[in-house]
Amino acid sequence: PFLLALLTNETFIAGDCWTTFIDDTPSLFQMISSQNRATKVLGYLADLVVNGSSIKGQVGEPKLTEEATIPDIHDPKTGEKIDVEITPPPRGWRQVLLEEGPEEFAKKVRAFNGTLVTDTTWRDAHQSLLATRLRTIDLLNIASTTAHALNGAFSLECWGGATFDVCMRFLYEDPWARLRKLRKLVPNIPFQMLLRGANGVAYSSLPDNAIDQFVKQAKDNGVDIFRVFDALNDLEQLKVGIDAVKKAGGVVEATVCYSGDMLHPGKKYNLEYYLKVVDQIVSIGTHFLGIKDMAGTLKPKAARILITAIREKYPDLPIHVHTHDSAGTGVASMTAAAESGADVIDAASNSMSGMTSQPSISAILASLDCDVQTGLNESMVRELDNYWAQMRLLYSCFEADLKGPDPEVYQHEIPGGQLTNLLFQAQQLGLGAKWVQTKETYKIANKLLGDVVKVTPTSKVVGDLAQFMVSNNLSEEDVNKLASELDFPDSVLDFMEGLMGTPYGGFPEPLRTNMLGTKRQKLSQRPGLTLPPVDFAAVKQELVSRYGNNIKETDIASYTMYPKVYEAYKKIVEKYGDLSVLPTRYFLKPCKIGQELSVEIEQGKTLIIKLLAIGEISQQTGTREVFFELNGEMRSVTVDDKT
Ligand code: 3PY
Ligand code: ZN
Repeated sequence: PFLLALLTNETFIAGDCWTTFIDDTPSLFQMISSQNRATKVLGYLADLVVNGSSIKGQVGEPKLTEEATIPDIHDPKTGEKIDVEITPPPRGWRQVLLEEGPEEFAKKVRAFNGTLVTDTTWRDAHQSLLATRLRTIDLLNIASTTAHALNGAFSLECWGGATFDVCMRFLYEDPWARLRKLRKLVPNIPFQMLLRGANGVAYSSLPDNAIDQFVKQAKDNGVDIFRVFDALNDLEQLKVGIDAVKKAGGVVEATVCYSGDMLHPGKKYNLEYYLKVVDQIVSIGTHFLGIKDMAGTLKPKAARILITAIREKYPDLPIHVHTHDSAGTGVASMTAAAESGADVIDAASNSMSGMTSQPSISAILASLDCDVQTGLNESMVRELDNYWAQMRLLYSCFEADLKGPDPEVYQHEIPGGQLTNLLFQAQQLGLGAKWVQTKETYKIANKLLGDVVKVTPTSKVVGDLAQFMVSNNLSEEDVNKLASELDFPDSVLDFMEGLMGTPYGGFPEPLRTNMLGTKRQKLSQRPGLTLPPVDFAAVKQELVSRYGNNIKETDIASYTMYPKVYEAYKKIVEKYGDLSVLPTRYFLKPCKIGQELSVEIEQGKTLIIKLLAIGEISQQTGTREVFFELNGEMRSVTVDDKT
């Protein structure tokens, strides 16, 4: 149809006006572009039919077989159903932030008579339970309902951490597009992201100007509140992130990472240590103080002691507490935090909560039982969860299959997301006994590295060393004795070099010297002081030369953060187009012959696709032809059979 339209177009026939032809006849070019897009989507579906899913970490197929339904939510006052498509969401905390700025916003939150809630379902909950595999389409489908149901929330944590990397690497999506699309649908609740200080959203430090550029883009594309941490509580590293957020005009939530169990006598990280870090954070200046209990080892009693102590010293400082429910004590700890004067606590939608995720939002509300106001409506929170119960089935193929809490977390101190990840890997090897050994060795690896604060990226360092020790059958003594000869994982050498900052108490010696040998230097100052700044003009030129003129600041940020991941992502997009539009059950599961699917590739442009037949494998080329009906017309796609 495109060729026909082109060949009968008068301007085209006359051969006039070539330079303005594209501008003047956009419909022709839109037609070719949507036909291209349709062909690309068919290419993905055909590959899935012939070769099965290539999504890393997927085991089996989604348990949810039909389309998820969007639950109705009801006005708590009138009991009437809210039509979220046409009713604008009520004013929320974001309006306070936009109208009055970060300082006033922080003051108003501090003055709120109660404890507000951050819902982490869109970021940490699925990072911790479902290998960060939640796709944009499933967030967009529930976004308008969420804007109503959680209107009183402090924030939705929806970006950063591992979501940035995984979006491109495993889901073939643009994380920036996710952010912008969600922002449009949720104008009333602040969006929060997790920023790994001078590491941005990567695994070791980047040049300072890369952090500035990234944070500015994050702010401009929709992030309001930045929870900034440094894995080693290294203030110099943390300050890089804090300064970037300040420059971008965002809300700073500078964070102290809680490691170990401060109630346990003899632990390296005790109350005195945490109060010292808080003093340093306050002296740098922040709108909020974050307390980040990434492993879920902050017991209720410790939460009470820590928050009371900070509150006494800094009565005006708003405190936001984050935890994981790995040990099963998350609800009790968040209740204790709220009752001790925390201004904000973290929770996840019920079906996405518990174990390595955040504690259940409804369980916390029940536990507080109106003694502490949260600004949330309990029945709307439950109505919203009807969606997440379905999502848990849709993403069942990424479950690590955790069966219960792991109170041993007080000993091994593995952060929530990593705990699920390591368990999944052990299960894939079919080695139950290896799992016990991995946890034991993780403790030994941590001891070897000097008992570090463990959260991305240092948790990965400890995990990588532990796995290295298990697979090479090395004891603690072996590592110490053979340090100068062993071929340690890169992450371990990066840490020892100082590329992740400096640990409290310094690096372990002589292990550091022996491990680094002559291969690596020892940094004596933070990496950003020696890393050459990114030449953004050169990066842009490079990307334009490879991918064409449509390179945006956000592409530059993605490439700077993850060059290889970005390149691989662009290759997939070139081949299959924008796969984020494909409903998840079609993205993960091959369609059946005769099955009809509908895919909205852009607003108002829907493809009706039916799989007709799969051809025989060609002995010469090793390919198969897959036949579809696309909006009533026959189409075929040739695919390499890799099975
Ligand atoms: C991340 O950095 O991704 C984390 O979730 C740390 O807790
Ligand atoms: Zn977390």
